[in-house]
Amino acid sequence: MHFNGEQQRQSIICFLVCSLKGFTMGELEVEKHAQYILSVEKRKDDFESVVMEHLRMNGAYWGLTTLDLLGKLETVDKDEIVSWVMSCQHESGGFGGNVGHDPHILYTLSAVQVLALLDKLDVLDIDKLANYIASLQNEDGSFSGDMWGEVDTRFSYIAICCLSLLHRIDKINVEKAVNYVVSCKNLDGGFGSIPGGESHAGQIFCCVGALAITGSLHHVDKDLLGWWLCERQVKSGGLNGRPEKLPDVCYSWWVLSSLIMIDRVHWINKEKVARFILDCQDKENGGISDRPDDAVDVFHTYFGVAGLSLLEYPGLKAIDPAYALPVHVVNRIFFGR
Ligand code: GRG
Repeated sequence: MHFNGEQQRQSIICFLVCSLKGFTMGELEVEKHAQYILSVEKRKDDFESVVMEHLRMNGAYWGLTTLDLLGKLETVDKDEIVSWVMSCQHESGGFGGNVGHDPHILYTLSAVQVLALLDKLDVLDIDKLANYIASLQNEDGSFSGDMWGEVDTRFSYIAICCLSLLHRIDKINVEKAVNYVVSCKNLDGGFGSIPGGESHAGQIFCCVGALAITGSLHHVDKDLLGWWLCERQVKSGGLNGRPEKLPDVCYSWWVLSSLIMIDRVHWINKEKVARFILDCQDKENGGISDRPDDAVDVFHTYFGVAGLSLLEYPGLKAIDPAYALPVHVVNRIFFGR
């Protein structure tokens, strides 16, 4: 292989950065993870594909975001994906997890994120979609996930994130939405799924994300929450979602993104988190698992790569901690570049 001057300069810089950060080049199995994601996409009949059938829209978001962070998004057939995504939309404006499945706000955000990744938001009837989301806001400012009415701060985040990406945040009562999220804050500084619900790193991401997007982070006690989030790091370097629980690669995302949004990520041992994620790779066949030596899946592969991206792992594209999309996609949406 021949390198030109610029490529040589880049690889020397990359080598130096990796050495300084304590990682060796190639520790993240970029090619194998990309191949793993593509292989899961093609399979239709194995166990993982069958159990994922109803949430294929989420799977598409996890897989495609991972490919983009790895610099491999060009390998997919964009038109085929857009046409499948649009075939999951209902008359109400909401999206289902797969063709013929009921609409839910969870899949609607994934659909918008997938279209944003592919730079295809223009295929949407934006007002129809935004009206569907706005219709799910309740009198107290909370959001239901669908017509059946379950309420959860996950849905508050999703509504706010989605409408913000579509430039339609004015469709909802933002003040009430923020007040509801704040009403889910606990004495330990964390947030739960409903008022009085136990603090959990996943819900904290949702509440902090919703507050970050709406410019309301002044409601967070950053030192108290930062301390609680750092307490999530266990001996192995991995992070758990709440006290006394096992570490899981997915919390690398929920915890680190929250710490970044409240400007406290320097309080955690970043090298040890990165080490834990790298130890969860299947170095032979690609993919990342929840804990070392467990079976890999697309969900944990996404959260592992996204976590490493938040840690500025060399060679990965940067991801936005609030929108959970690559920074270049967020910049395109908000700044047209
Ligand atoms: C765009 C990244 C992104 C998210 C969209 C769906 C959503 C918004 C957020 C989900 C937040 C959440 C609640 C994450 C936690 C997921 C999880 C691993 C739950 C497991 O809970 P338990 O109780 O596990 O089974 P623990 O680890 O507490 O034992």
